[in-house]
Amino acid sequence: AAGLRCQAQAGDRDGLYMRRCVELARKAAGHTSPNPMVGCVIVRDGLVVGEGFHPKAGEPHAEVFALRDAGDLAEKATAYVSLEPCNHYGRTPPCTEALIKAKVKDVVVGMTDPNPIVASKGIERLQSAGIDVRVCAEEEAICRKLNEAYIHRMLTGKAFATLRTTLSMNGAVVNQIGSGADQPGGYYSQLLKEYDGVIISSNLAKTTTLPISHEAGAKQPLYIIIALGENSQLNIPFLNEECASEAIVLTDTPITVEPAGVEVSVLDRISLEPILQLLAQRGLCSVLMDFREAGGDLASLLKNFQEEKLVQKVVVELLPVWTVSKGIDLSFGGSQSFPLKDVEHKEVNGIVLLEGYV
Ligand code: AOF
Ligand code: ZN
Repeated sequence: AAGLRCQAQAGDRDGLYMRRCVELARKAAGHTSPNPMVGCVIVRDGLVVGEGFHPKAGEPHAEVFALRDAGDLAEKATAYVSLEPCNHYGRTPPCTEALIKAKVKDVVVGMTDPNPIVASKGIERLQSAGIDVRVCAEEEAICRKLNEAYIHRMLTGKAFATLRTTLSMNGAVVNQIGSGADQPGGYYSQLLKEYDGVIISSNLAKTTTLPISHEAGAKQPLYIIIALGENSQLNIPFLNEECASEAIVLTDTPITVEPAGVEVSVLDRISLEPILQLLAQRGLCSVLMDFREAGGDLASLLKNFQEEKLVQKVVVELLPVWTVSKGIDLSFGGSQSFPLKDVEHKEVNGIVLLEGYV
């Protein structure tokens, strides 16, 4: 058994353990799709006696690891789970039966499971076995945020799409990532760890190294390369033959792709909705759209995204650079404007200075 790991604090007990469940669940970030991230904590007499999380689809669920960890101490204990325990035979047997067999006294659930095969049936099964079940209302929001992509895919049949871009101080899209961003701990490296796939333009795939996460233990995302109007051949120079299966090219014209082994799909019409459906069918819950060039191949995917609600989230990196070099009009309110020419910019200790001549 796990023994003493953390002593309950007075008050807010459910919240404390539920936050620990979420922390445990996140250890498998980027590895669980199409399954959700789930964490479980078993508490008896105010002591944590077992902990577990779901590491990967096909492997046992969080409850199974936590119950194993707790051993006999699970009897009469309270099980905290960030998602309603499942009540079906999928790749693994139902967690409800495991909890009943272990004779837990009550179960605190972070949120109900949107999966239609589970949806509240897990809770009902536990109750019918005489186990007291409650939803931890105070931490439901963090449990939902943890699995925003899984929930979205379950409810819509599409991958959860996040648009990422970098803007200069003057609001222009730039093909640049801030220097700390793709180092370990940087936001970009972390996003690539968490997202199942990344959509990039063929321009990017042709000219630069494919984006990778530098986080410890990260599984790299599937590269979804959008190639519009390419002539016969597309070279992806930074992808070697061994990694070819980690990329798919979506194109509107039949092309050969180097290295061999990269999957190529010719679609009549390249638009975002069928792409997000296709990715969901392949088991991806989330995809990052790495938008680096205004007017490029990705821009054509975004034409109608707002009306169709295809993009759920936007992450914008603001870089301290200024990309207008010619003249600018400074406005001091009212209709007065102050035209400047020969504008130069420089960065001084993190501050962007513009100098121009009147
Ligand atoms: C839980 N605990 O840790 C997870 C759950 O194919 P399976 O057997 O892995 O079942 C997958 C489904 O089980 C998944 O879609 C979701 O509804 C639920 N995931 N449930 O009780 C867990 N990962
Ligand atoms: Zn389960």
